[in-house]
Amino acid sequence: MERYYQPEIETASREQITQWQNERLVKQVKHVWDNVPYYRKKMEAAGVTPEDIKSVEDLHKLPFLSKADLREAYPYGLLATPLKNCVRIQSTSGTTGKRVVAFYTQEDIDLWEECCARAIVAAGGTNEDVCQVCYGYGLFTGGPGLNGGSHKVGCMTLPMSSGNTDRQIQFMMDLDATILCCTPSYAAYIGESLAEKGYKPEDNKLKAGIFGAEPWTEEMRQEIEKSLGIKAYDIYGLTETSGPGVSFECEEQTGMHINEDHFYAEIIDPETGEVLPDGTKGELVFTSLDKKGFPLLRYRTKDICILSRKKCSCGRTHVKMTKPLGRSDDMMIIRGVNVFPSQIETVLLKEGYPPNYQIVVDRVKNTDTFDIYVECTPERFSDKVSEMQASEKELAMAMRAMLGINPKIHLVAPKTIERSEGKAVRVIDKRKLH
Ligand code: DLL
Repeated sequence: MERYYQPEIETASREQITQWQNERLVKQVKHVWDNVPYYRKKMEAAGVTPEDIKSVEDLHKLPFLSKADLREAYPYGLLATPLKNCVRIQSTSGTTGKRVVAFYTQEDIDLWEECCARAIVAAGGTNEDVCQVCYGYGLFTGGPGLNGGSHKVGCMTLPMSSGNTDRQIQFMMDLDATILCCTPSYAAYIGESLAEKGYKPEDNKLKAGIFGAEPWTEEMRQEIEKSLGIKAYDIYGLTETSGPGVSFECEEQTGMHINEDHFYAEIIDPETGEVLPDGTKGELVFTSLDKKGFPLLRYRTKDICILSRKKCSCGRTHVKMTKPLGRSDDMMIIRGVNVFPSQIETVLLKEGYPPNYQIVVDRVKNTDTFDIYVECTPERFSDKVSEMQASEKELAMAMRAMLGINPKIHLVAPKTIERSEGKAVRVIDKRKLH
């Protein structure tokens, strides 16, 4: 069965793809040079001008962009088109309160939604399907991206957003949802909740799920496929490059095809920045070839993975990436939300606690648990349980305001968190996700 949204693009010859990439890159570099003084300065410092970039072969001459650049340039420093041409922002959580904001023109949104539509069609979606989107809606890109993709395919879209599992299940069963889009941990949780309510996998009409935004294992895939009676497809993306749909799995389920006509991928050595050959593990770097509002050249994702150009049985010709195999920074993804230890430290210091803490993350019944052990100052430490509980609650609320999710806070007596002689072990992640 042929399942392509844009067959002429998704199965294009390598020569054709390279030609698109070269033409678009040359235009994009000129667009950025002309409109983004921040990046132009970086290019000047590296001694490169747009004339030096004639094809993707020259890409390595361009300087990298990192999350630190995005923070420095916040909010408008990397905007490449007058604000009046933009119709949307999306955002991700960031350290110390500064968020990454990405701007979209209408054309950028159309291209992004097309990428998501490719993923939905690859998972078997057509205009006969009922697509239940339970990624978060709002600033997070998951809900809006898959919602837009689902519209483009012509599915009947259920814009559920995340949470309220009883209602999710009621709509899923009453409206005969056939495609489920959410984080893999939420999919597993829905599977469990269905079983608890006495439903068997064959009682629902679901046939496929499109799951991403956080790491998940093959074992988890099998568990979800079994509990929901579906085929589970991976989808990858990040706010900075538009959102979900940068790459997606086809029926072969052996890696995700990168939408190479829009995103040029490189793998680099995270230490030296040197470009590594296909098949080598390293940090993924993306160049957006045709985004106009917020085009990032050589953006370091910090995601570690491997690219493969092996022929795929689905007929798509675009390069495949493995699931992210880890990160080259300390970002954790807890219940689908990106969390940096430095954010936690910022809150502790602001709330008057010492920076002695330990984060423990685990997965119990397919849901992430998130505990933070924090040392009290002697002045704050109290024998009264009610006083300690009130402080824990207050700190949990401050954390929630910064992180967007609720940790369980455990205040412990002064000097009880083990001191390290080298790098402090701040995070104990027991989830075994890679
Ligand atoms: O998570 C976009 C998204 C929404 C992707 C819905 C897929 C589905 P951010 O919040 O900016 O954007 O987080 C991006 O999440 O750099 C990866 O580390 C991680 N990530 C995204 N997809 C996957 C995946 C969205 N399929 C960061 N597997 C990225 C593992 C993923 N990690």
